[in-house]
Amino acid sequence: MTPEEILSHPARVLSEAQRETYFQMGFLVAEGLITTDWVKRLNQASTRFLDASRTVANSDEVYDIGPNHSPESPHVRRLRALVDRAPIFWEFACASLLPDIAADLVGPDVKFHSSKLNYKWPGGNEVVKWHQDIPAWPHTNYSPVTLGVHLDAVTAELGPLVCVPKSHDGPLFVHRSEDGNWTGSISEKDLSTLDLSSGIEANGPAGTVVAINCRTIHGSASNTSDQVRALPLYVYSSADAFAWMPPPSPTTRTGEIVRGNSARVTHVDPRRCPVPPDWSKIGYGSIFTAQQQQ
Ligand SMILES: O=C(O)CCC(=O)C(=O)O
Repeated sequence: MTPEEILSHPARVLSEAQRETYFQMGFLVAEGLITTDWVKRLNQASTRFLDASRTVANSDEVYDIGPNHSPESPHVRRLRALVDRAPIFWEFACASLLPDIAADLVGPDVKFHSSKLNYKWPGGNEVVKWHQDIPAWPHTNYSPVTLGVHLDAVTAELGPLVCVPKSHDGPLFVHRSEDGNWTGSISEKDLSTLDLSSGIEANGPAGTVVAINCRTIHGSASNTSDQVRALPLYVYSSADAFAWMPPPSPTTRTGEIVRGNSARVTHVDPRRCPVPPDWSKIGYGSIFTAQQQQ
């Protein structure tokens, strides 16, 4: 569906102005959307997994473990395939307002793609370099949207997501080194062609939702506060978008329709898209491992 077709359907959660901002800017930061009860339940589940990580030494299918991890001081960078970790995470993906927010941005027929929970720890110098999402998991069109939910208030000190306005209307970059290896980030050469100074921080209180279009350039700085920043991220697309390469981080729910109906006809956007490695053959660690290998 085109943005005009999507906007012709009545809004469910967002205001018309918020929907239009998303399509114009390529992202949206919207406060007050997720209830304190959901935030509390998600936080409790997240804490349970962080506690359980104390007995885990290496990354596995559940955890992406950072270099400073220890039983005394967990340093989990990511909970993988979040909807498969605990029922509450799938309940949130399909039975909260979240998929209705997605419907406001991708149209009434909504497909679930993937999910994860990123942690950014204080003092870890954990920068997420500038990147676009769609080169890692290309689809037949550019409807995929990532919805991030603040589990605590996020300020500049916590290393919030930063999105470059209108970059979704610009080129897609090949996230590879000169020798062709996947880097998960935009090369210095390509970055030098961009004005990143207009980047906007996605700050906001707990319950804020950050919606990022799959073409939008984004990243995040290190966390200089004394508190961990936990950010669950859920990816949805219009039902008529089909992945044309194996997903990097599949879940048991990937491809499920969470609102509306499945598509009988695909929408193919003619704009070119880089081809990622075949993750089903080489495996995928995380954006952290890819970016740090450079
Ligand atoms: O957690 C962050 O700060 C950035 C996450 C992100 O952009 C990603 O995982 O693709």
